[in-house]
Amino acid sequence: MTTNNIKDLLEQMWRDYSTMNPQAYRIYHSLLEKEDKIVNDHIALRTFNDPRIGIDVLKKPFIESGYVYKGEYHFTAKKLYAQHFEHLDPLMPKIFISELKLEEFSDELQQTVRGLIDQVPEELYQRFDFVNIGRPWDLDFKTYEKLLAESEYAGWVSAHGFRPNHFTIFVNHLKSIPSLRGVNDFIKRMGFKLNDSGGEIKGSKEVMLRQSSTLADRVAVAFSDGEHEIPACYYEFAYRYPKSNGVLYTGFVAQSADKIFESTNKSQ
Ligand code: OOG
Ligand code: NI
Repeated sequence: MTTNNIKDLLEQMWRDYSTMNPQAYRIYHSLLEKEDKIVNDHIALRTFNDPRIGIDVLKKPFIESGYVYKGEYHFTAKKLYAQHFEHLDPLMPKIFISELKLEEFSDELQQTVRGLIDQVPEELYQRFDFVNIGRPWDLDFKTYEKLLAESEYAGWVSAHGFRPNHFTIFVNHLKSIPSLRGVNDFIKRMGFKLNDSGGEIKGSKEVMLRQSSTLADRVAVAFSDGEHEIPACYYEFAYRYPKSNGVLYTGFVAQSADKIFESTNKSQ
């Protein structure tokens, strides 16, 4: 796909994500039977803080399309840093981009990751759709497992590359199930597991955001030495509360996000 249009890119991202993750496809379409439309609260992207592919590179297509920086978040234990971006049009999804702070990891991990990035031709990072390009490097399963052992996040990015790791249903806009607990029950009745780290529902009315998410779909990924089933992407559900001025809070909550990241962990 070669587009410079953000709506086309977001649609392409959804098509690729919902094709790769049957769980998201099934949840979306079951809800659509009862709703006229599903509003997407946000999309999350992951990367490494190498300047060639860091947040400043991944944010580009969004900034060019009218998105602006709105906030930053620190995750000390997971060694991550994140920023979020919003569009003037409130129906456009917010964009949450995190990056792994490579310098805080072993020399071996740093060298391995830089070696992966070295494989990527520079023209590729400059593409408008780089954020949805998938894995742009060769990777064998042993190397994946080594990265995973040091950081679940590093394992995920090395195996899946650049693609949304989740879309998020904006629960406030649902007419048939307007509560997060109701959505969670619906998801569980469909037979999907929720991420239970920190409880099924993260956040509160006080922090103006409550969130839950599925555990990532396990999908077959082609490594350079064969296919293996590993966690891919998850689906998130967000319910937002108004600020004192009556307008819905649009930011994220680091303490909750810290647990949401674990939705792609190998086991829970
Ligand atoms: C992002 C986790 C955080 C949220 O809504 O707080 C998040 C990730 O798993 O990459 O999405
Ligand atoms: Ni999220």
